[in-house]
Amino acid sequence: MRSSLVLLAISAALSSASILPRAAPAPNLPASSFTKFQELSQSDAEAGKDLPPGGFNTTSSRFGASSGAAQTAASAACSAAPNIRIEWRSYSTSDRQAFIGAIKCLMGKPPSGQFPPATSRYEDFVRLHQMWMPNIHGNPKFLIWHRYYLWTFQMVLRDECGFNRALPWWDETLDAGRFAQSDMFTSNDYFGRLAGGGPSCVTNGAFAGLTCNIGPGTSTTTPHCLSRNVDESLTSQCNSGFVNTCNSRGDYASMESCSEGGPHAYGHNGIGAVMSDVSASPSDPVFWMHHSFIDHNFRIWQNQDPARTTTINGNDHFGNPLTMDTIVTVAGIRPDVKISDIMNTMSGVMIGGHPFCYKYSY
Ligand SMILES: [Cu+2]
Repeated sequence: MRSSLVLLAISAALSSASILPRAAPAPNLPASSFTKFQELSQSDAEAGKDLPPGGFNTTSSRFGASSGAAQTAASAACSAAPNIRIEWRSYSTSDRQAFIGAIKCLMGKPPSGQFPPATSRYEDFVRLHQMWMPNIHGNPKFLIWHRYYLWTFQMVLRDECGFNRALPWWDETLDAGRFAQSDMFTSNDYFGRLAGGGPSCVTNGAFAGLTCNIGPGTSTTTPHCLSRNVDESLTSQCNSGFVNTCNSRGDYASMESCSEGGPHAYGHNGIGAVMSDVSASPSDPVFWMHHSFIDHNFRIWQNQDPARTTTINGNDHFGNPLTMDTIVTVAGIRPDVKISDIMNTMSGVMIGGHPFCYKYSY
């Protein structure tokens, strides 16, 4: 009798340990443990210092004639009822809580086993990003891959955690230089506080006490707390002037270079600590909010000219030209797609049973 009571107590302790927050906090790693994203200043961007001599390869690839009709029909169907990503300020309390709750749901689900040593379904995504880091950063595949990665995350929230609502997006230009004052961070219901003066573990909000088992860098054996280390002089670079500088560039690869090294890098480095860890930054759930901003800016650039949804240029990590037939993969979490399927967020192409079909509230 007594021993079975002890067993009950042990199993209760074990099951509660798998629910956030964890009983024993993981260590707070020093700033030196985390890498930084390579930054491109706005003045250097304006001077074109990031551009290769002679510019990027401009041999843009268009749709083949055969895919045109099907593409048009799917896109027309999508236009009738697109999924609209809503800016955080207009995102209802109910939507906010559902979104945060769905992320916590993924963190509480077992890993698929396809991304060892991820310890949860959420960490499958972190490990995928970590494994493929060199291929998907520092080259023009960055924007298109992260577009698909974010959409895949949304689909998994939907199919595995019942999140059937629109995603939020974060207009960082409205919070540039004062990220920490956003209610995303000040409210105890959402992402938890954004503190500075050195990395500190997030101890409030929905992710208080979260342990990150993937990262920093390429490590998979260094459990550490979810930490942040804000530098508002860096977040100030997520301003509309810088976004416009990038979006004034006329070809995809040039715009991409500016966006990646500009507002994208400064947002990561400005939030700091886990978010500045190039390989494993998706460990911080605010990663998805930041990347919604980057994808938004990409979409706004595309809206300036319809040809920007049917052409691409630049080379991938291996030096091969990107074409509309280049494969974009999330390692089986969702089917592989071609760039032509997702270059237009309103393509309506069916992927894994759902149309690729969304736009931004503005
Ligand atoms: Cu990334």
